[in-house]
Amino acid sequence: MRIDVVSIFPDYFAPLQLSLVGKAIEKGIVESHVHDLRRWTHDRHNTVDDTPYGGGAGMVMKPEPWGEALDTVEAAAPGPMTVIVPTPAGRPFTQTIAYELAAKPRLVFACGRYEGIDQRVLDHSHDTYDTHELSLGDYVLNGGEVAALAIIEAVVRLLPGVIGNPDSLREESHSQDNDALLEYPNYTKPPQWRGRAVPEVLLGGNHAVIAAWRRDEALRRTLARRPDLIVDPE
Ligand code: 6GU
Repeated sequence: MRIDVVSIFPDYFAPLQLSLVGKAIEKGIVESHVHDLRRWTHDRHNTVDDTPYGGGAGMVMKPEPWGEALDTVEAAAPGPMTVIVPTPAGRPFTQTIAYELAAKPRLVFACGRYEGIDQRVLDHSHDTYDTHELSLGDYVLNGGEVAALAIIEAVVRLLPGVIGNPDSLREESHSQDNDALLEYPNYTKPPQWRGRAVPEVLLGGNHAVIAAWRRDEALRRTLARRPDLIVDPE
Protein backbone atom coordinates (compact mmCIF):
# COMPACT_ATOMS: atom_id res chain seq x y z
CA MET A 1 0.00 0.00 0.00
CA ARG A 2 1.22 3.52 -0.83
CA ILE A 3 0.27 6.31 1.60
CA ASP A 4 0.69 9.99 0.74
CA VAL A 5 0.05 12.74 3.27
CA VAL A 6 -0.36 16.44 2.43
CA SER A 7 -0.14 18.87 5.36
CA ILE A 8 1.30 22.24 6.33
CA PHE A 9 2.87 20.41 9.31
CA PRO A 10 4.82 17.52 7.78
CA ASP A 11 6.80 17.18 11.04
CA TYR A 12 3.64 15.79 12.67
CA PHE A 13 4.23 12.58 10.74
CA ALA A 14 7.66 11.70 12.16
CA PRO A 15 5.98 8.95 14.28
CA LEU A 16 5.20 7.07 11.05
CA GLN A 17 8.82 5.87 11.19
CA LEU A 18 8.28 4.36 14.66
CA SER A 19 6.76 1.18 16.03
CA LEU A 20 4.23 -0.80 14.05
CA VAL A 21 3.84 1.50 11.06
CA GLY A 22 7.61 1.99 10.89
CA LYS A 23 8.10 -1.78 10.84
CA ALA A 24 5.52 -2.11 8.05
CA ILE A 25 7.50 0.47 6.06
CA GLU A 26 10.78 -1.41 6.73
CA LYS A 27 9.18 -4.67 5.62
CA GLY A 28 8.00 -3.01 2.39
CA ILE A 29 4.31 -3.57 3.19
CA VAL A 30 3.74 0.20 3.25
CA GLU A 31 5.42 3.04 1.38
CA SER A 32 4.78 6.50 2.81
CA HIS A 33 5.38 9.98 1.39
CA VAL A 34 4.72 13.16 3.38
CA HIS A 35 4.36 16.43 1.45
CA ASP A 36 4.36 20.05 2.62
CA LEU A 37 1.30 21.78 1.10
CA ARG A 38 3.35 25.00 0.84
CA ARG A 39 5.34 23.35 -1.94
CA TRP A 40 2.33 24.14 -4.13
CA THR A 41 2.15 27.87 -3.31
CA HIS A 42 3.64 30.46 -5.68
CA ASP A 43 3.69 33.70 -3.67
CA ARG A 44 6.52 35.06 -1.54
CA HIS A 45 4.75 34.24 1.73
CA ASN A 46 3.66 30.71 0.74
CA THR A 47 0.06 31.60 1.53
CA VAL A 48 -2.29 28.64 2.02
CA ASP A 49 -5.30 30.39 3.60
CA ASP A 50 -7.55 33.41 3.13
CA THR A 51 -10.60 35.05 4.71
CA PRO A 52 -13.97 33.33 4.22
CA TYR A 53 -16.48 34.62 1.66
CA GLY A 54 -19.58 35.72 3.55
CA GLY A 55 -17.55 36.75 6.58
CA GLY A 56 -17.03 35.01 9.89
CA ALA A 57 -14.17 34.01 12.12
CA GLY A 58 -11.07 32.12 11.09
CA MET A 59 -9.44 31.40 7.76
CA VAL A 60 -10.18 28.98 4.94
CA MET A 61 -7.58 26.99 3.03
CA LYS A 62 -7.27 28.26 -0.55
CA PRO A 63 -8.20 25.85 -3.34
CA GLU A 64 -5.24 26.34 -5.71
CA PRO A 65 -2.46 24.68 -3.62
CA TRP A 66 -4.77 21.76 -2.83
CA GLY A 67 -5.66 21.29 -6.51
CA GLU A 68 -1.99 21.18 -7.51
CA ALA A 69 -1.16 18.91 -4.57
CA LEU A 70 -3.77 16.32 -5.57
CA ASP A 71 -2.73 16.51 -9.27
CA THR A 72 0.94 16.01 -8.38
CA VAL A 73 0.37 13.19 -5.90
CA GLU A 74 -1.91 11.41 -8.36
CA ALA A 75 0.76 11.57 -11.08
CA ALA A 76 3.49 10.32 -8.72
CA ALA A 77 2.30 6.69 -8.89
CA PRO A 78 -0.04 4.53 -10.95
CA GLY A 79 -3.33 3.13 -9.71
CA PRO A 80 -6.58 4.56 -8.40
CA MET A 81 -6.23 6.67 -5.26
CA THR A 82 -8.49 6.94 -2.28
CA VAL A 83 -8.52 10.43 -0.77
CA ILE A 84 -9.19 10.75 2.94
CA VAL A 85 -10.04 14.14 4.40
CA PRO A 86 -10.05 14.10 8.23
CA THR A 87 -12.65 16.57 9.45
CA PRO A 88 -15.00 16.83 12.43
CA ALA A 89 -17.74 17.29 9.78
CA GLY A 90 -17.05 13.83 8.31
CA ARG A 91 -18.69 10.41 8.69
CA PRO A 92 -17.58 8.64 11.88
CA PHE A 93 -14.47 6.52 11.27
CA THR A 94 -15.08 2.91 12.35
CA GLN A 95 -13.33 -0.45 12.31
CA THR A 96 -15.51 -1.39 9.31
CA ILE A 97 -14.11 1.58 7.38
CA ALA A 98 -10.58 0.64 8.53
CA TYR A 99 -11.04 -2.81 6.93
CA GLU A 100 -12.35 -1.20 3.73
CA LEU A 101 -9.41 1.20 3.52
CA ALA A 102 -6.95 -1.64 4.21
CA ALA A 103 -8.04 -3.18 0.90
CA LYS A 104 -7.11 -0.08 -1.15
CA PRO A 105 -3.79 0.22 -3.00
CA ARG A 106 -3.25 3.97 -2.47
CA LEU A 107 -4.40 6.26 0.35
CA VAL A 108 -3.92 10.03 0.19
CA PHE A 109 -4.56 12.03 3.38
CA ALA A 110 -5.47 15.70 2.84
CA CYS A 111 -4.95 17.34 6.22
CA GLY A 112 -6.71 20.67 6.58
CA ARG A 113 -6.15 23.29 9.26
CA TYR A 114 -7.95 26.46 10.24
CA GLU A 115 -11.70 26.43 9.58
CA GLY A 116 -11.34 23.92 6.77
CA ILE A 117 -10.60 23.65 3.07
CA ASP A 118 -12.50 25.55 0.35
CA GLN A 119 -15.54 23.36 -0.42
CA ARG A 120 -14.72 23.28 -4.14
CA VAL A 121 -11.61 21.19 -3.40
CA LEU A 122 -13.79 18.61 -1.66
CA ASP A 123 -16.39 18.68 -4.47
CA HIS A 124 -13.59 18.24 -7.04
CA SER A 125 -12.07 15.38 -5.05
CA HIS A 126 -15.42 13.57 -4.70
CA ASP A 127 -15.97 13.97 -8.48
CA THR A 128 -12.47 12.74 -9.39
CA TYR A 129 -11.36 10.23 -6.77
CA ASP A 130 -12.77 7.75 -4.27
CA THR A 131 -13.03 10.34 -1.45
CA HIS A 132 -13.94 9.91 2.21
CA GLU A 133 -14.42 12.73 4.73
CA LEU A 134 -13.95 11.06 8.10
CA SER A 135 -14.25 12.15 11.74
CA LEU A 136 -12.67 10.48 14.77
CA GLY A 137 -15.51 11.50 17.07
CA ASP A 138 -17.59 14.34 18.40
CA TYR A 139 -14.87 16.73 19.50
CA VAL A 140 -12.67 19.22 17.67
CA LEU A 141 -8.94 18.96 16.95
CA ASN A 142 -6.93 21.85 15.51
CA GLY A 143 -6.34 20.05 12.24
CA GLY A 144 -6.43 16.74 10.45
CA GLU A 145 -2.89 15.65 11.30
CA VAL A 146 -3.51 13.75 14.54
CA ALA A 147 -6.64 12.19 13.04
CA ALA A 148 -4.68 11.08 9.95
CA LEU A 149 -2.08 9.40 12.18
CA ALA A 150 -4.83 7.56 14.04
CA ILE A 151 -6.51 6.39 10.82
CA ILE A 152 -3.17 5.32 9.31
CA GLU A 153 -2.36 3.23 12.39
CA ALA A 154 -5.81 1.62 12.44
CA VAL A 155 -5.50 0.69 8.75
CA VAL A 156 -1.85 -0.37 8.54
CA ARG A 157 -2.12 -2.84 11.45
CA LEU A 158 -4.77 -4.72 9.41
CA LEU A 159 -2.44 -5.30 6.44
CA PRO A 160 -1.23 -8.90 6.13
CA GLY A 161 2.18 -9.41 7.76
CA VAL A 162 2.09 -6.32 9.99
CA ILE A 163 0.83 -7.97 13.20
CA GLY A 164 2.77 -11.02 14.32
CA ASN A 165 -0.18 -13.07 15.55
CA PRO A 166 -3.29 -12.48 13.39
CA ASP A 167 -5.47 -14.12 16.10
CA SER A 168 -5.08 -10.95 18.19
CA LEU A 169 -6.91 -9.04 15.43
CA ARG A 170 -9.85 -11.44 15.68
CA GLU A 171 -10.39 -11.15 19.42
CA GLU A 172 -9.99 -7.42 19.92
CA SER A 173 -12.67 -4.79 20.47
CA HIS A 174 -14.72 -3.90 17.39
CA SER A 175 -13.48 -6.90 15.40
CA GLN A 176 -16.13 -8.52 13.23
CA ASP A 177 -15.25 -11.99 14.60
CA ASN A 178 -16.17 -10.65 18.04
CA ASP A 179 -19.63 -9.42 16.94
CA ALA A 180 -18.12 -5.91 17.29
CA LEU A 181 -18.37 -6.07 21.11
CA LEU A 182 -15.79 -4.44 23.36
CA GLU A 183 -12.98 -6.77 24.37
CA TYR A 184 -13.20 -8.83 27.57
CA PRO A 185 -10.76 -8.00 30.43
CA ASN A 186 -7.29 -9.59 30.32
CA TYR A 187 -5.09 -10.96 33.12
CA THR A 188 -1.56 -12.31 33.42
CA LYS A 189 0.67 -13.54 36.29
CA PRO A 190 0.88 -13.23 39.27
CA PRO A 191 -2.43 -14.84 40.33
CA GLN A 192 -2.65 -12.45 43.33
CA TRP A 193 -1.66 -8.77 43.16
CA ARG A 194 -2.29 -6.16 45.89
CA GLY A 195 -5.14 -8.26 47.26
CA ARG A 196 -6.76 -8.68 43.87
CA ALA A 197 -7.18 -12.16 42.43
CA VAL A 198 -7.36 -13.30 38.83
CA PRO A 199 -10.90 -14.66 38.20
CA GLU A 200 -10.96 -18.33 39.20
CA VAL A 201 -12.44 -19.47 35.87
CA LEU A 202 -9.31 -18.37 33.97
CA LEU A 203 -7.05 -20.58 36.12
CA GLY A 204 -9.11 -23.73 35.47
CA GLY A 205 -8.09 -24.53 31.90
CA ASN A 206 -11.64 -25.39 30.75
CA HIS A 207 -11.62 -23.65 27.38
CA ALA A 208 -15.37 -23.81 26.77
CA VAL A 209 -16.10 -22.30 30.19
CA ILE A 210 -13.45 -19.63 29.65
CA ALA A 211 -14.88 -18.73 26.24
CA ALA A 212 -18.38 -18.41 27.74
CA TRP A 213 -17.07 -16.24 30.62
CA ARG A 214 -15.21 -13.95 28.21
CA ARG A 215 -18.28 -13.53 26.02
CA ASP A 216 -20.33 -12.68 29.12
CA GLU A 217 -17.79 -10.10 30.27
CA ALA A 218 -17.60 -8.57 26.78
CA LEU A 219 -21.40 -8.24 26.71
CA ARG A 220 -21.55 -6.79 30.23
CA ARG A 221 -18.85 -4.25 29.43
CA THR A 222 -20.41 -3.27 26.11
CA LEU A 223 -23.84 -2.82 27.71
CA ALA A 224 -22.32 -0.55 30.40
CA ARG A 225 -19.99 1.52 28.22
CA ARG A 226 -21.33 1.37 24.68
CA PRO A 227 -24.99 0.31 24.68
CA ASP A 228 -25.25 1.80 21.17
CA LEU A 229 -23.13 -1.10 19.88
CA ILE A 230 -25.77 -3.60 21.03
CA VAL A 231 -28.93 -1.63 20.26
CA ASP A 232 -27.65 -0.38 16.92
CA PRO A 233 -24.80 -2.63 15.84
CA GLU A 234 -22.68 -1.67 12.82
CL1 6GU B 1 -10.91 13.91 11.65
N1 6GU B 1 -10.43 16.39 12.39
C1 6GU B 1 -10.50 17.42 13.26
N2 6GU B 1 -9.94 18.59 12.93
N3 6GU B 1 -11.11 17.34 14.42
C2 6GU B 1 -11.66 16.17 14.72
C3 6GU B 1 -11.61 15.07 13.88
C4 6GU B 1 -10.98 15.21 12.71
N4 6GU B 1 -12.26 14.04 14.46
C5 6GU B 1 -12.68 14.51 15.62
N5 6GU B 1 -12.32 15.78 15.80
